[in-house]
Amino acid sequence: MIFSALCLAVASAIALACSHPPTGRGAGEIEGSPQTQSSFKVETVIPNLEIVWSIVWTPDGRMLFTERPGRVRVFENGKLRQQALFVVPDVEPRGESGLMSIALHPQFASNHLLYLSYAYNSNGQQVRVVRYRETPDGFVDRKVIIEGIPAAQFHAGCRLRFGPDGKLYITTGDATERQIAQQLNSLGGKTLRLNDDGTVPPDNPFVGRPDARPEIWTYGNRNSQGIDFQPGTNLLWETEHGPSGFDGPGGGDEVNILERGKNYGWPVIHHRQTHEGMESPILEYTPACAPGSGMFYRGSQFPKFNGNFFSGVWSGRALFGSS
Ligand SMILES: [Ca+2]
Repeated sequence: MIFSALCLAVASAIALACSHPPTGRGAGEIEGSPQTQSSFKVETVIPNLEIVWSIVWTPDGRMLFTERPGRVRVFENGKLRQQALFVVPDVEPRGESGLMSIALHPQFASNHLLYLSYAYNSNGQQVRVVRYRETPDGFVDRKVIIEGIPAAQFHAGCRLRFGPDGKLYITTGDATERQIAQQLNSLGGKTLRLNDDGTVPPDNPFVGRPDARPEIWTYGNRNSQGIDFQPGTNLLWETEHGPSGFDGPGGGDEVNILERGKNYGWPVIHHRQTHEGMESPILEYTPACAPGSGMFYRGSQFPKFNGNFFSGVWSGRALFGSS
């Protein structure tokens, strides 16, 4: 496998333009990758944003993105619309939570449904996923898809992605209570799989088990903020944060292929450890790079990156790619 540290392409520059650009990564600078003989020019597309968590593109060419305090913003025709498209009223904006992911329904062009995941307060911090319908008058028809997902200031997940099977996949964090990742009666430290209306698909792996939540697709996941389906294979690739020192030796960030019903080990195993009945990561990074996203390149601007898996990482604020 080739692994290369790339600098900020245009898309990541948006995510990273939230406050002060790190030294040496300013607009107009060129960053090179010795492994791929590639170089990239950094462009700030939108300045002065506040912790951008998630970006999607609509079929009519708009870019929608979330800001942690609860705003859904729109970038269209080369301009940021000053008014937020929508503001989540009851978001808990602290730490690694706030308004996190946005996902469009696979038939968004005709039904205008979109999904948001965000932290809220109800006897402590939790995460819920809600669905709205976008209309010219704003977001309407609010429907809670799932709520009561354990959360905390750290390790709150949460990435949303529709699969090629039309199901909604949701990553959750262990809410800094590491043992819950192995507990099948908890939604924390898991990947969940739901129908587009929030009901449980009957072919989920733990349906019918009285000791398990039927929404669970995989477990033993510490905190994932990146999932995407690989074009061609439909495999579900995932990035996951490794231990932070207080809950295990530092480093150990992971890339996994998530498969139905499997146990990805946390907190029993981490880094490159192995254990019968548990999956070890495909790729592991020590020291930590802190992968905050994960996606396959499907664009036309960089043909050599087609099929490569990219992750924006918090540590060093870079963009990693692997093929
Ligand atoms: Ca693991």
